[in-house]
Amino acid sequence: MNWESSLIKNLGWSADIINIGGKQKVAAQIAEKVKDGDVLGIGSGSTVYLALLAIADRIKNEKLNIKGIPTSLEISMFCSKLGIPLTTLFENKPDWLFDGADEVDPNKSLIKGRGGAMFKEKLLISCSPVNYIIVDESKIVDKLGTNFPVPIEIFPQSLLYVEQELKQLGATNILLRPAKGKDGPIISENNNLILDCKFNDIDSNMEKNIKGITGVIESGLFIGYNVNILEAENK
Ligand code: ABF
Repeated sequence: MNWESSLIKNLGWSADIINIGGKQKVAAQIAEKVKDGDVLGIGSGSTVYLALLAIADRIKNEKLNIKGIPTSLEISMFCSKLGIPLTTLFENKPDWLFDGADEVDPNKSLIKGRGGAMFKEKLLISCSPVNYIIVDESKIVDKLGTNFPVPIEIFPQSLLYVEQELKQLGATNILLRPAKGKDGPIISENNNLILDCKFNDIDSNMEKNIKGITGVIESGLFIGYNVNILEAENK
């Protein structure tokens, strides 16, 4: 399988955008961890796509019987295209999970949610006993919030109230995430809005404090989760 051309063909991404060289190695390590009978939690992002290509090869060559629980519609469609069978949290619980992240700090706390799927990503990570987070060097930061805002999914009519409460928590900039290629806000898979919020200081209570605001469905802050970080070399 030519990974690069498959990704470019399926997703329209180019090799330099997604650092294929570095991530491919880690994606192969993820695929090697798959055992017959596993139920996999499947996150989102470019390294996850690369890992899925390698897993699909193993399923085909070794007749592995595995099932995936995807975190987004986009990933579900990609799995179907690759012949990776899917299941749901109604029937199964993941044995382990792999996903990407936008930032990782020295305590292995994360910012996720650039793709807007953080609610399902957090649900799956909470259900999964073992979690691998794949990042390249550019995602490693000393302090969360250095390069990325915190994405927050909210119930649409709570917009004004949630904005006011987020300012109380120290949000210095709050952007309603725009839809791609058309006017208006982006609508999540759960029919909600997404706010991208800049905080100068993100302490260990911030995730719980944000979640405590009525109207907040979930945030992209993952503080203190049980995760193993796999770092891809930059190439
Ligand atoms: C998902 O994919 C998101 O939570 C995160 O925003 C993004 C990372 O993508 P990539 O691996 O392409 O940088 O994990």
